[in-house]
Amino acid sequence: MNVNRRVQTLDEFTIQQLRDFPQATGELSHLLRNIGLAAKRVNVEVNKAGLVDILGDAGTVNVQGEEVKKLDVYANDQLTRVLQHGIACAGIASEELDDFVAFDDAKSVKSKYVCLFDPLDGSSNIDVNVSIGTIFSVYRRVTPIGTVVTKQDFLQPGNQQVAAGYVVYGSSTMLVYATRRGVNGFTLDPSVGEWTLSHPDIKCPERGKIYSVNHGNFFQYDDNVRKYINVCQNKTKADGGPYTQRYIGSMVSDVHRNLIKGGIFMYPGTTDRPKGKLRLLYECNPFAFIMTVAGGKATNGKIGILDIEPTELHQRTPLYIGSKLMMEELETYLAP
Ligand code: AHM
Ligand code: MG
Repeated sequence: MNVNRRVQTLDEFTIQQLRDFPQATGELSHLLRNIGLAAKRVNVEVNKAGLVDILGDAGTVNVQGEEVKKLDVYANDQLTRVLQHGIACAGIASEELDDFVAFDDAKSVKSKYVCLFDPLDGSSNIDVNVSIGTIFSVYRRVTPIGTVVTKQDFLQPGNQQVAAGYVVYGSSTMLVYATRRGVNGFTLDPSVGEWTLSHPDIKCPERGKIYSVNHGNFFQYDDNVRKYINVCQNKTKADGGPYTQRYIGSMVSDVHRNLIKGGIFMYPGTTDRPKGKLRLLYECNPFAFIMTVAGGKATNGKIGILDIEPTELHQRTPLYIGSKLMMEELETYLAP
C-alpha cells in the first residue's frame, strides 16, 4: 500500500499551526473546521443540483416529504447553524440576510470572532453546471467579550480581517483560506470526506496573461477602464502578452483561477451601477485579503479595498484585483 505520509488534513494543518503559536487558543481553528463542515454539506447538495427535476424544485416537498430549499438558502442555514453551535463565533452577517445575527447564548457571547459570508456566490450559474462558491471572512469583535455583538463588530475595514477564505464547488471541491501567515488550499477527498492540503503556501504570480471582465458592459465603463481593456487586447509578446480573456461570471472561480495562474479580475462601476455589483463585506474584502497575503493587490480604483471604511453591511464597490505588476499597470490608467 502506498501511504503518502506527507498529506495533511485541514485539522492536522491547523493543529500544526497551533503548535507553532502556543499562545493561540484554537478558536480560529475551530471556526475554520466548522466552516469546512458546512461546506461539505453544501457540496453534497450542489452535486445533486442537476437532479432538481427528479428530487423536487425549491419550494416544493420532495419524495422524502422534506421541503426543498433553494441552495443559497440551504447554504446560508448550514453556515449559520454550525457557527451558532460552535464555540468560536459571536455572530454572523450574510449576503443572504438583511441584517446581522447576534448569537446571544451564554457560550457565543464569550466568543471573540464574528464571521461574514456569501453562502453561495454565483448561484445563478447552478442551473447550467458552472462552478460556484462560498466566500467567508473572520474578524475579531471590537465590542467586549461577554456582551452581545453589535453592527460595529461587522463594519470593520478589511485590513482588520484575521482570516478569509472561499470554497469552490468545481471539478473538485476546494477550500482555500488565508491568515496573515499565508494562503493554503485544501482539496476535498470525497472518498473519506476530508479536506487535504493540496496547494500549500499559494503565491499569486506577479504577472499573468489573463484578464477577466464582463465585456458586455464595455460601453458602460468609464474611459480609463476602456483604455486599459484596450491595452489588454493589444498586448504583444514584447510587453508580456498576448493576454487572454477569461470570464466565467462566477467570482470564486474567476479569482481562484487568476490567483493560481496570475491575472487580473475587474468588476468596474457602470453607468447603471456606479458602485459595481460586488459587495464589499461579503465578496471584495475576503478576496482582497487572500490576494494581498498571496502577494497580489486589490483596489476600488482609488484606494485599496482593505482600507475602505464600511458604512453599510451590503455596500457595493468597484473591484480590481490580481497579480501585483498587472495591477500596478492598471493603476496608471485608473489614476493617471
Ligand atoms: P451573486 O452574489 O448574485 O451571485 O452575484 C455575484 C456574481 C459574481 O460571482 C460574478 O463575478 C458576478 O456576479 C458576475 O456578474 P455579471 O453577470 O454582471 O458579470
Ligand atoms: Mg455573491
